[in-house]
Amino acid sequence: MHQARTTCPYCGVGCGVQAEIDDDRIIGVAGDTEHPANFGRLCVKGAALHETLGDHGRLTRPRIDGVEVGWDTALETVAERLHATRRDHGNHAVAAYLSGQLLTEDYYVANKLFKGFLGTPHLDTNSRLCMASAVAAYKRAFGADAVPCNYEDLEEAELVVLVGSNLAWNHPVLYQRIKAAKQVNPLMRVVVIDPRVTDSCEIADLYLGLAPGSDARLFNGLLAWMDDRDKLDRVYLDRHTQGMEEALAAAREDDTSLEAIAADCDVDVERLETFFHWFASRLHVVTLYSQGINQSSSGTDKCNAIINCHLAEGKIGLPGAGPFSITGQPNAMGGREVGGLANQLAAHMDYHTPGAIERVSRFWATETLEPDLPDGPGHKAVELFEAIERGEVQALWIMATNPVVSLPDANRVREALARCPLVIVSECMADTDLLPYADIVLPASGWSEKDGTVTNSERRISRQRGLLPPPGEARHDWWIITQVAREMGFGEAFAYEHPSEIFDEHARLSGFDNQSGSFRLFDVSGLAGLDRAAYDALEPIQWPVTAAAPRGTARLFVDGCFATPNGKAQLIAIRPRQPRQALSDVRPLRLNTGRVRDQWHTMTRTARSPRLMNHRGEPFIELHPDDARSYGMSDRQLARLSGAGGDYIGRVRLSKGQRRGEVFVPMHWTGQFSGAARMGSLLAAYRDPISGQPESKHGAVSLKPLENGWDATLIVANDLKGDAKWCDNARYWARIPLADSQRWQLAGGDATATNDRDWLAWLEVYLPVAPSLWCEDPASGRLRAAGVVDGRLRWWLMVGPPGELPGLAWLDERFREAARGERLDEARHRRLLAGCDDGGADSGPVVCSCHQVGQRCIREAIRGGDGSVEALGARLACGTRCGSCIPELKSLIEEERAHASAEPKPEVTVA
Ligand SMILES: Nc1nc2c(c(=O)[nH]1)N[C@H]1C(S)=C(S)[C@@H](COP(=O)(O)OP(=O)(O)OC[C@H]3O[C@@H](n4cnc5c(=O)[nH]c(N)nc54)[C@H](O)[C@@H]3O)O[C@H]1N2
Ligand SMILES: Nc1nc2c(c(=O)[nH]1)N[C@H]1C(S)=C(S)[C@@H](COP(=O)(O)OP(=O)(O)OC[C@H]3O[C@@H](n4cnc5c(=O)[nH]c(N)nc54)[C@H](O)[C@@H]3O)O[C@H]1N2
Ligand code: SF4
Ligand SMILES: [Mo]
Repeated sequence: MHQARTTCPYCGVGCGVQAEIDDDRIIGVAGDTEHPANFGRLCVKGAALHETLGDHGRLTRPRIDGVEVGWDTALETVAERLHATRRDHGNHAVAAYLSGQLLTEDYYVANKLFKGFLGTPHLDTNSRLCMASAVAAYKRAFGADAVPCNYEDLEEAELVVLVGSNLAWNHPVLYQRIKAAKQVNPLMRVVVIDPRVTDSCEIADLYLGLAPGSDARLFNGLLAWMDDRDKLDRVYLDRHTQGMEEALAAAREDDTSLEAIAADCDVDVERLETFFHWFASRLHVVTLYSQGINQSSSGTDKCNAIINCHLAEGKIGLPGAGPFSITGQPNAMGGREVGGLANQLAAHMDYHTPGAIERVSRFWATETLEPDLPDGPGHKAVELFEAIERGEVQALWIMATNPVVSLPDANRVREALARCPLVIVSECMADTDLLPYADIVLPASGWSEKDGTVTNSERRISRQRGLLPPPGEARHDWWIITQVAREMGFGEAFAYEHPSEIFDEHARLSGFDNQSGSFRLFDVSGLAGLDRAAYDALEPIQWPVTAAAPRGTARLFVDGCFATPNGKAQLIAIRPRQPRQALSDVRPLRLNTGRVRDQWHTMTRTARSPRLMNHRGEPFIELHPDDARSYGMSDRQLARLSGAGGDYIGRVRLSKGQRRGEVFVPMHWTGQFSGAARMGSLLAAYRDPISGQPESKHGAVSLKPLENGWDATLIVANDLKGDAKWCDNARYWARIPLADSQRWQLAGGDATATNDRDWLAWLEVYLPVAPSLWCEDPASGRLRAAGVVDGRLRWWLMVGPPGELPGLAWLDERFREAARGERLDEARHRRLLAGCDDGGADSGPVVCSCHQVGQRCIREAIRGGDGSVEALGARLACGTRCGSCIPELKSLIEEERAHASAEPKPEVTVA
């Protein structure tokens, strides 16, 4: 057994992970106490990493047109077909779509191959859906895509503003750091600005539940308000910025009275004034923003509206101050560094950067190629798929992302891919919604196998280390790309034997012709020349890393000198715009989309950990109780959303944290887990005119109940080979993988369950084990049945009226026992049909994923007198490990309290 240090592959916090390895397996993970991102903390996803590994479900062999082949054939075929496409349709008919989940080394060689050697500018990335607006805004304001702040700033700030960020769920370790800092410094204030009351409100001193899309109006209003009260830092503005007057003039085009701003943003005037006052009267303010700002058809402007306010008071380049775009993916930043966006060339150089094309061409020695580098930017993600649709792009290589789920207008993306003559997909997992559209499938190594570097949200480069061999014939992405390059005749330029050599070249390019006075802030030339051992031992370090700053750079713009030609930061004149997806009588509800605490994106990894599936097992639609009432809907009922390009079916969750007239759906569900829950199909593909980032947060949808006569829960032991086609004739299905069983939620029927179909016959068709227990009540339409063989539970079925869902943790345990070969005793056997365990102790939906503590247990404990998070932790252990569930525990305590005193729950969290 030994330990090794690496980096978490999920969010942009970039936590250091200490992995415990035994016998070629990672048997446990812990936070790396030395890593400056997390100092030993991990969130629930990070802490469950080892549970998501293992060879099952992995892609292990290359595949061409559905037939497994060896690597030689695969590489030759990729090279040949790419070559043929270029020959017949030109270089620009070839494209790549990459991902912020690739390592910097993978990204670098892909960018070099496509832009440098295949001569196509069409290489974009899923970071387009994520960071593109933040990037564009930083460049407009600072002249470079550079995050000024670091994580310590979040702790040193007097005021942290979370806008369009649900930090508690999506960057939990940073959230914990702020929470801890707040305990040390009771004067610290936190403001949450989000149309939804999220778990991040737990630490909020002030919450602004603004109207979706109104952020630019809010920050423009703040700018004018500060000017009206003479709060601007005129000295800083004069010395270090330009554009203030234009920005102010634009802000004043709207009515700048507090009342008018409050009305436009639909927030309370007093709260708005409090926020303005807090912001203006403190110097050490960090505004941390994420997808609620970026994923907008005017996202770049919104980011700049925020940056304007920071520049206007000189709140930047100081400890605890700055506009902080928090990155989502583990290596969104690394992708930006190598130039992995279609409008970038390489190493923070754009096509229009003076001398850049010539410089990169010289560095890559592509001058002799015909043609040389492309001379202008390529298609951004959404446009790329439109170009495929038009037949202009004929070959696409997709790596580490799933556009048929995550792009807007996702059904159209599917059609475009179906029409594309050559689709190559590099992927780790055997089953995804994308793979059916691939002509060539290349099995990639995944986390714990991959070896390279990633850069987190605070510009910190860390090593993700290769700890285990990849399964079967899976290979590293950098290796696959360089082998294809070699096959295509570019061997000399892709002769790397190890990722350290790629990193070295990347570091050298960043410093190439980058003398002082030039405007490329991204410079890691101080890390060039590392040999393998030094690369392997590389400690986390923040760029720039240069001869002048060999130990990295914690904070940027401390001297007020920016990366623009005259060194001054640019304020931008912002004119707020409404979302492009307009509400109408046909689609009257505003659609918000986003993340849940325990899942990562399309769930290819997190759904492999049963305890992560327990928090939210089914696709859902969050809805205000008043809206539910007017639609005649109740909690847990199934409903259908219809949007611009498709439908989504999910289970209604009532939430007072939701604004009226708005619904929230999770972005995670795919065709692997549910019949109609790819939320990307609901959205129209409007995007920001500057950044090209789609408007993924502001859809327009209609809502209808799913007319179904029954709801069913079927749980099947993993080793029982049933025919999962049972979901084909259900109106709704969702699959929930558990440790030793799969749970299926099914719904359908025009009549009650027992009248709708002959369940016995149905079971016979699909399951090889006949029912041994059966209980039917035609009067109420309820049915329960189970198949037990030799005392081992094989399957369990419950059908009943819509919305009637049992808590099932106790049943999972029975399947676990069966998997261990244990037999049911007589009493338990009988209780299977009662639908509950001894004493009826079903603990309800899981709240604390770390310790698997259910809602019902928690409620009972609260009613029994454990009225605080600490008391609950002492009794049930919930909330005592990663702490992610503490906000939920608090709201349960509040709910129970409100219930006890028969008072309605307060609508928002405000201290
Ligand atoms: N658990 C988990 N964590 C993750 C991920 C994951 O999949 N799961 N993914 C990672 C990635 S790639 C990313 S990009 C980050 C994203 O991290 P976040 O940006 O925090 O995530 P989201 O849930 O997409 O959206 C954030 C919030 O924006 C709000 N919002 C919607 N519209 C508006 C608006 O008009 N104005 C304002 N102010 N707010 C609005 C939503 O209600 C939501 O609460 O998370 C990262 N971390
Ligand atoms: N409506 C709406 N849409 C959104 C968002 C939203 O909030 N709302 N969020 C957007 C954002 S911010 C993001 S980042 C995207 C994310 O969306 P996607 O990028 O589409 O989602 P992932 O599930 O992360 O896809 C990664 C794929 O790569 C595979 N993979 C993992 N590691 C590797 C590897 O090392 N190599 C290879 N070759 N494959 C690998 C995984 O199994 C998975 O299939 O979604 C965007 N779409
Ligand atoms: S906060 Fe992000 S990087 Fe840290 S453990 Fe959680 S998912 Fe991983
Ligand atoms: Mo993202």
